[in-house]
Amino acid sequence: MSLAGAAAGHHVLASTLPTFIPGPVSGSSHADVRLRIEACSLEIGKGINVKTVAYNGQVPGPTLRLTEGKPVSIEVTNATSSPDLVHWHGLAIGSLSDGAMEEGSPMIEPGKTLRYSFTPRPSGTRWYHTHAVAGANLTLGTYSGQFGFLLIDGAHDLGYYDQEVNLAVRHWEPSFAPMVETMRAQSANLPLTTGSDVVYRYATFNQHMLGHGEPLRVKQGQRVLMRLLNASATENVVLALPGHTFKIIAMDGNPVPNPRSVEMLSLAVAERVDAIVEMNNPGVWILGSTLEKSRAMGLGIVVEYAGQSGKPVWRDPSPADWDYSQFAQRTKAKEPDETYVLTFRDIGSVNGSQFDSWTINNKSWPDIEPLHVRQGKRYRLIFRNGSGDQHPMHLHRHTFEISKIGKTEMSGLLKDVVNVMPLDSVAVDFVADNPGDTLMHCHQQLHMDYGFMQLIKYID
Ligand SMILES: [Cu+2]
Repeated sequence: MSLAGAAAGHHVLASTLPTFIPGPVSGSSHADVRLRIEACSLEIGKGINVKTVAYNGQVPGPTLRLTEGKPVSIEVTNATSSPDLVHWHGLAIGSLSDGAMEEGSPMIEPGKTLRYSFTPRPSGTRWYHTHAVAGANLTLGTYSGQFGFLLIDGAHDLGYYDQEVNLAVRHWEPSFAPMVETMRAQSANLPLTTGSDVVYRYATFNQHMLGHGEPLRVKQGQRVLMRLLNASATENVVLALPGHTFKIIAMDGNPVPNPRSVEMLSLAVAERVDAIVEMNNPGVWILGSTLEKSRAMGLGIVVEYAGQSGKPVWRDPSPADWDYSQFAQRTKAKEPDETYVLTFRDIGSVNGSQFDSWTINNKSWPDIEPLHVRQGKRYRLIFRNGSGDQHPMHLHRHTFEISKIGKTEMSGLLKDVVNVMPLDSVAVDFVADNPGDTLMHCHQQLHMDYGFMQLIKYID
């Protein structure tokens, strides 16, 4: 796809075009940040190495700490043999810099360097990751190690804390498994489907499996700000830290109207939570998945108080349903100007594909008409999940407000990903305030690659 072709018909200023850097990148070039997409081998546990592709050969990639409203220039070199690109998840920037080829953002061919220039906003915990299609190649896309924290500093105050820690969930060594088994394990009364699913051998927080790498060292009385990110390609997780609570102050980087303390938190693919944890229960604990099987795969980290020792302790939290509405206002959201009802279905294998395909109102990407919006208007998207899977729905380049889950109405909870539970319905509202093509999709790599995407286009 040529840049000119991508730009045609878009309301995007030429200055927002990412530019390719000719020839080898010299040290005198004025990029603020340089990222290199490169193959690497990571020791995620003692003697356990995974081969992957990551930014600057590290997982997570370098934490990018930017200032809201201050333009930045980021040079990305693709040192792999597959075209790739970087998506700046949660930022309201131009379509061509956003890093989704469906919006017209250019791919970075092997050996090439692209400069992304944009003005980051809004403030909060964002992240960056590849937006390449993986399909049946489980080394590509978000199955690889291409992700990092993108922290946008701005006016909003997270309050006082003594220590900050960024923890990203990742699953490794994916392989195929029949979907029927995983679906059966989840629910006995859902229709059986035909395709494969993806399962993993290992899981980590950042680079390390539970019990490997350094523990998180804390002192009694400390307030620790934890930024938790689910950077998994396909797995939603539930996390807990026995003996402690998470006071959730922001979701997807946006302060929540009703901060509350919870014993466990759900983190669907691509979601972020900022939480304050008061260290008031000395010991050596496991912060990790509530599933024993996942902790055994490595999904956890040891939290060690100063002066304490011994075997890390896990205790199951009391069962509770995850409920976004507890962090929202219980008043109704503002009425939208227009509503789109979008029903999601699993249509099974298409053309002998190994994986099931997905539809939005009976159409799959790319054979799906865009939704149309007009600048300045407020839209409601009603996501109706007609399938037995969870779908973390992501809207690019905009922030939405959750207005309804099932029958519960709410307002004030601003996110860019919302997990839609099986057979549930969720309404999200957004203002069309950032002209340019906008992708909406399920963030589960296996779903987005098999049809679960739609474009939103601005019309005059
Ligand atoms: Cu999905």
